[in-house]
Amino acid sequence: MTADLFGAQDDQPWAEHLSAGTVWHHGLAVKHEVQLMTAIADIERQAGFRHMVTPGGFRMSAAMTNCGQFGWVTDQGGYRYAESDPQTGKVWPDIPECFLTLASAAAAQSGYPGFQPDACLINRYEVGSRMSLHQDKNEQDFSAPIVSVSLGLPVQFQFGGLTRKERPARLTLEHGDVIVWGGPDRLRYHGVGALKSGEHRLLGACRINLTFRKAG
Ligand code: MD3
Ligand code: FE
Repeated sequence: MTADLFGAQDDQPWAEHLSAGTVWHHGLAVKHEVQLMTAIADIERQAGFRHMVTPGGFRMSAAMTNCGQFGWVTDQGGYRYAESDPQTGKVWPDIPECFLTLASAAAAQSGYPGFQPDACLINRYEVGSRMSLHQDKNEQDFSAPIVSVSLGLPVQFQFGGLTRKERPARLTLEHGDVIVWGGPDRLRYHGVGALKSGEHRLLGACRINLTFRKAG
């Protein structure tokens, strides 16, 4: 079958520009999947996943934890970055070396050399979990890009504009995809559709997203 010959191409990472400041690296993280999952398990032992509550009183459907100097948190008091885990009072775990290497390499390959994230938010989606359209604007410095790494089940991602009313483009993020957003795209609205049921060979019925930022 020729499909298999052509299918083999799909196993190699490839990159495409989504717009001026955004590069989608398909499958870039696949070769690091075991190392990344091992590091996530290690972080989880120190700072467990939890469902945070929005300032409006809603429980977020994605479970979250953080590593790095700053961790993104939300509660009735608002959205912010905190240097310690409100659940334990301890500082967040360090960003693992394999995370930093991947994030800075992806940023450099996308035209953002010297990216040194100080925050990594880890989102875990179960079937039905979603994230509604929003901007990431709790960071001090919008000149740094954001790097996102997707692991596990695929999901429909909404890539919006700079205003909420602009209709988002929809794309499917798959296991190992890395997207780098910066410059003119840094403040785009974005969201994640509800996770559909499925079984990923490594993660089971779940999706994990790592988001690297320069928060401080
Ligand atoms: C586009 N997480 O945690 S990161 C988040 O899959 C978040 O968990 C999503 O949005 C997830 O805030 C996707 C993708 C992302 C992050 C920042 C962006 C997309 C972006 C900034 C500008 C434009
Ligand atoms: Fe976001």
